[in-house]
Amino acid sequence: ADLNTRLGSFALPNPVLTASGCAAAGRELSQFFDVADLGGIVTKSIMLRARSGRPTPRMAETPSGMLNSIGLQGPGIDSFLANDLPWLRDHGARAVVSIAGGHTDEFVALAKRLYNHKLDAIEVNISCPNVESRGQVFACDPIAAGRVISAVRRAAHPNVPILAKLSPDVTDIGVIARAVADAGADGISLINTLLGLAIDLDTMRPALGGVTGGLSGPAIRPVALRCVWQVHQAVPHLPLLGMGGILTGRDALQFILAGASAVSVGTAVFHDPTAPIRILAELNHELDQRGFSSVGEAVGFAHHSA
Ligand code: RRO
Repeated sequence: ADLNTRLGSFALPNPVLTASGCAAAGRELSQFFDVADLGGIVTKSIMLRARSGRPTPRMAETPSGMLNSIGLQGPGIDSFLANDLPWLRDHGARAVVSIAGGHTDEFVALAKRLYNHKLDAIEVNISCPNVESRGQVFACDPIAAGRVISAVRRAAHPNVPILAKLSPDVTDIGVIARAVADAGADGISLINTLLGLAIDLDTMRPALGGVTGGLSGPAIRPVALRCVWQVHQAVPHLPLLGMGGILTGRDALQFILAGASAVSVGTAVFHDPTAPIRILAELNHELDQRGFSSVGEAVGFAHHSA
């Protein structure tokens, strides 16, 4: 099938990207495959300053998924612009830069820092479950979410599409989607991790230093799929980047049929770093088998009356 797809003005040669947080800025994955072969690399959310993150341990495996409480560990925007973004460009990868802040002003400052750099899209992470100030509050309140997105839209380069990253931990994700659409988002990424908890039975205390964490992996896939469905219904004109426990091409196709124009692979790479490449090949096969000649034909197909 023709695998070309779009997220607003961002044209991708295929619809499989890495998800934010699973491989800093892509270097780790380049020993397993050519980062230019994917639709894009979504970088770990970057903040204005370097951060050491939350207390360890910060990852816990559960039988149904992975919990993390990383807490936005990262080098900060200066180091990112000096080292990571040039590396992605040099390797021919399409770069989706995820940004995070505790206040609208921080998001705006980050968008301004990115203004003169070549990148393919900005993902505005308003849904991190693991920061003291609860960055997630932005994604739970349509007014706060709209304020951040409209401020970033005004500050960012007009040719760079901005994607709002939404949280599943909300009462009505359609309401949040409409708020960020009205605020000028060019697309929506969903979902971020679902807030969870694990107890270590040896210590009989929370398994994570940060107590709660974000759940990812197959456990959240039906939740993610439901969110993609609802957001496509709420804002059918906006392109969606879907993610949540995608392990196979068949999983990816479900997200596309529910309304995603592209998908991201996150937790799967911890078990198999080549997963995104395999999933891309499998997805192509699944599309062909069903007679789809392009990705575009399949996007949102599940909403059509039979
Ligand atoms: O760094 C993190 O702890 C983190 C972030 Br920013 C996010 O958006 N989602 C997540 O599960 N962890």
